[in-house]
Amino acid sequence: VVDALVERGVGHLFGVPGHGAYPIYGALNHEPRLKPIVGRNEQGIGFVADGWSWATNKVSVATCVPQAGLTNSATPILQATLDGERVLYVLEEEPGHRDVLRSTAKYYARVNRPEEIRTKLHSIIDQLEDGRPAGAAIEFPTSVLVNAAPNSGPKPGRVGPRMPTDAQLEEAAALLSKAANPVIVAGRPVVAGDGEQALLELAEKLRAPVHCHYNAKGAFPDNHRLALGFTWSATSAGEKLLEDADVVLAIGPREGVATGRRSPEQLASQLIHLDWDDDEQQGQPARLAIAGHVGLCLRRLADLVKPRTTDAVSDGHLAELRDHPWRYADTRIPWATGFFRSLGSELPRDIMLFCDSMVGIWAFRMLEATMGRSFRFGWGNGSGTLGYATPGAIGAKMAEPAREAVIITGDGAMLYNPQELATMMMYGTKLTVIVCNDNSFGAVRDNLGENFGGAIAHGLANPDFMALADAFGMRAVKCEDPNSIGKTLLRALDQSSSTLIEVPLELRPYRG
Ligand SMILES: Cc1ncc(C[n+]2csc(CCOP(=O)(O)OP(=O)(O)O)c2C)c(N)n1
Repeated sequence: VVDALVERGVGHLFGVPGHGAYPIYGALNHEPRLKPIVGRNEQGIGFVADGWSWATNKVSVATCVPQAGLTNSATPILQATLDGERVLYVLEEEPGHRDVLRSTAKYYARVNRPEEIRTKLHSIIDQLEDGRPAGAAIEFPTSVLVNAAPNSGPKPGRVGPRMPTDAQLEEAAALLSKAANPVIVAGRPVVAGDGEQALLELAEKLRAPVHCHYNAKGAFPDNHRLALGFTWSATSAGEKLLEDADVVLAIGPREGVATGRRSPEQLASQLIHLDWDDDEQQGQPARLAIAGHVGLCLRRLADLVKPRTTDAVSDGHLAELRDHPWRYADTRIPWATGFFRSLGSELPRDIMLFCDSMVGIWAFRMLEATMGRSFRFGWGNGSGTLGYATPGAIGAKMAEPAREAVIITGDGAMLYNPQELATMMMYGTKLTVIVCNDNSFGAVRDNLGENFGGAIAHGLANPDFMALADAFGMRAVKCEDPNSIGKTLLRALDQSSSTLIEVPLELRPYRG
């Protein structure tokens, strides 16, 4: 198993060791090229693996002990599947796992004999690299893990990425070239498929505005004149543009802003949908559905389309749409706009900003990202889990040590995976953590309060965050004035060690 992983260039094995995983960890004694990265809880280390994959676009490999180790890993596997990260679990087989994996992992393989080890491991990694990025698992019966494997099987031939037919790509390019007012909706596959440059060229040739959604903030630079910014919601200010568009090219999930409130008839005449495969396209209307390697398809489309000579939407209107979240914030959270302005003014361009809680929702709408792998928000996508930001940032920082990793989180989400601050310490990973503290599950308070008859079950008794930081060897800073967060952040970025900044800040859900 270890030989096959090293053969694929895998350099880290994320996990918590124990029974069932001992044979794999034992083999690491003889293979210094595969290093164990040990976490403190399977959910935490699974998110570390996810963050590493997010930062590198490569397959992360994790392991866990059977049963409780796997159920603790279920959320990271689901998160990887729904958010489109490449995370592969290698683990000892146990019959009860099958149901957990069926509902969380997209790819699954069981190795029955030693002669299948190499072949099946290569195949599942091929699927993750060439197909839809997702959570995956490969199981080995104990006998396969502990007995000699004199022959672990041949290396399979690489099938290569799936591509649509030339005719489909030409039809899509012709529709886009002829469109009077096309709009592009860019999802995560643009980034996971290394398609950002092709998307930029495509949008510029078509002079088509671009919305980013689902984990794709920055896939199209927020400061570009054609940018519509980031949104999840079909009811946002940009929805009218999508309703009026004669062609919408949607890349990634066929939901949210990609389909909005448009009727099936309109989608059937308007939508060109591009995704890794047609698994998410069943039974939904589209004028044209294209399945294949998203980055390669975008490259072909960018080359094939004919440049348009006029703008469908004026620069002024696009700038107004980009500014909408700020105008909305002025009415919804006027006390907090200074915080976001101050934060935005000091964020380095190549920041890795890991968000959680309501602060993440606002940061995604309001702050500017100019590159694809710079903003990450676990709660805002896929499984909707809290507690991704801290471990996710650890993994990303391990992968990209030269870039700064900053976490912004609510107090509630901060305590979902604080144990991984020990992983941060152990591997000398520098983080800057900003905890926006309102001593409350704020989203619960406001959603129950605004929509369900009253705020209940939201108040929290928090630890002393300064003492918590101290316990994990971090600098502890209180930033009493949210409007000065930028300066406080700059001082933290100047340090070589990790800092936790606590700032009093209460937010409200974004409903604009
Ligand atoms: C795993 C998981 N459990 C529960 C929730 C429900 N939930 C959504 S937001 C929230 C409160 C988060 O509080 P905090 O992190 O302090 O952020 P705030 O809402 O105050 O911005 C809860 C409990 C969730 N999204 N994920």
